[in-house]
Amino acid sequence: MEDNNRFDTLGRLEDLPQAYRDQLTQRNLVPLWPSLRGVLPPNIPTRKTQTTHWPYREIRELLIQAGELTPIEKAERRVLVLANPGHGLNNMQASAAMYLGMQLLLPGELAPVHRHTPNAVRMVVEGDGAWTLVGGEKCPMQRGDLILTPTGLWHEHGHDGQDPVIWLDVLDLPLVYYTETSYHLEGPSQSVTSGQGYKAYARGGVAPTKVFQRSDKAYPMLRYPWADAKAALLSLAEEQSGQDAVQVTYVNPETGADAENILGFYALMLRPGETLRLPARSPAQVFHQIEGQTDVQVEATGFTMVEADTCCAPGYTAVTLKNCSATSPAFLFVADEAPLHRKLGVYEDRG
Ligand code: GTQ
Repeated sequence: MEDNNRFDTLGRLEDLPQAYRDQLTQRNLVPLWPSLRGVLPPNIPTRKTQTTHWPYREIRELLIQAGELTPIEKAERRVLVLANPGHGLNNMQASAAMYLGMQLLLPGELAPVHRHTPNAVRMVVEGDGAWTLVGGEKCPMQRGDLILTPTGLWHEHGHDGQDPVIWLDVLDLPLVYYTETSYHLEGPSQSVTSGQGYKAYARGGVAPTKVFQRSDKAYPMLRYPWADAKAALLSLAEEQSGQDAVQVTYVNPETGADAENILGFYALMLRPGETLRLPARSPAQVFHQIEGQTDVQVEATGFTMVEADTCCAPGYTAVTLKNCSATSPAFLFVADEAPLHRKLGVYEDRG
C-alpha cells in the first residue's frame, strides 16, 4: 500500500513560494520533483503515438489533387505526410522515431538529386515506369518493392511511364531531427555506375564471393523486389508449421543485420483465415497492406485495412491482425523501431 501512495505524494510547483520559483527561472533552473513522475511514469512509458488508420482511397484523391496544384519544381518531393494526431500534425511523426509520407510522381517528372542524414525506404504502392537512382544504382519501382535510400547516399526519382506513380516513404526523420543531426545536401545529377544488388543477391543462403576485389559497400542490396519477398513468404508458409507467424525481415545480405540501422522492415503473410496476435513489444509499429484485407485491433480501436491502406500502433501494445479472407493469404509490409530499441538497450517484449 505504501508503495502505491508514494506516487501521489511529491511536491507540486505551486507549493513553492513564487519568489523562489522566480529565482530558479532567472538562473535557468527547474525543480525535478514536480515533473519526476511525468518523465519517469510508473510501469509503462507515456506514449503520444495514437493508433491511426490512413485509408489509401482518401490519401490518393488528395495526392492526385496535389499533382494539379503544385508542380514538382515547387515541391521537390510531392508528399502528403501521414501525421499522427497524438504527436501534433505539424511535427510530421507517425511515432516517436518514424515518419511516413505518400509521394506522387507524374510521368516525365524528376525529383532532383539530394542526400541527407536520415535513412529512408520506399514501399511502392501504385504505377509502373518510375525508378529511383540510389548511389549510382538504378532501381526500377514496381508495386510492393522495397527500395532503400540509406543515410548519406545520393538519390533522385524519375518516371518514364504513362500513369501516376505513388509510393510510401518511411524515414527515421523524427529521431534524426530530435538528435539535431538532420540536414541535406544538393548535388550534381548522378550517373548510373554500379551493378544491381537485387540481381547479385537473388537467392538467400548464397552470397557473391569476391576473389580479386573486396566489396566495400555498406549497403550491398538497395532494391528488394516484391516478387522475391512474396515467394519467400509462400515457401516459408509451406515449410513451417502453423505454430509461428509467417514473417521475413529485410536484411543486409552480407551481414544478416537489419537492412538499415534505426528502423526495421518486415513482410508478413497471414494464412487464409489466420488471426495473429502480435505481442506487446516496446517499439511502435507501422502496417501497410500490400495484398488482401486485414482486420486490425489495437486495444479498443478496430478497423479494416484494404489494399494500400496504412496504419500505426504505439509501442508496449499488443496488436491483433485477422485475415478477412478464408481462402487467400493477406500480405503486409511492417516497419518498426526495433533496431533502434535494441541498440539503445531498451527493447522489451512483454508478451
Ligand atoms: O524522396 O528523398 O517523404 O527527402 C521526405 C524527404 C521523401 C525523398 C520524403 C525526402 C524524400
